Amino acid sequence: MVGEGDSDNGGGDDDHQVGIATKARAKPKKPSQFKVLMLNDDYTPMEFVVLVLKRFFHMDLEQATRVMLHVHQKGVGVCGIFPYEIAETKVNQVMDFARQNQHPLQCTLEKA
Ligand code: TYC
Repeated sequence: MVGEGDSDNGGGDDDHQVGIATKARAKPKKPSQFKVLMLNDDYTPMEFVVLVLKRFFHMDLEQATRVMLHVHQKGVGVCGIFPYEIAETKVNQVMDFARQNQHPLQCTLEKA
């Protein structure tokens, strides 16, 4: 039985609106951002960290060297800030690459 309220999304013959709510949020939220952090350790070669920063964070040699030395001296540094899924992918890529090369380099996420 098809009555007027059964049409898929109303708005046909009268002002009744029946169907899936499509109203936008009053305040759409920006996707939250996450910092990708690199941690210092005593064993990973400096050159390897520089390579990681160039390969996965698209830094040039100068930037990569600056960030690596910051991490070496301070213990932690920011490689970049991304939406969650991209940040998580970067962390996994860095950790996999470090593991493949038998370095203990650690990388993690933190809400920006
Ligand atoms: N501390 C390491 C060394 O002296 C270099 C290093 C820098 C390691 C940054 C990790 O995230 C890191 N070989």
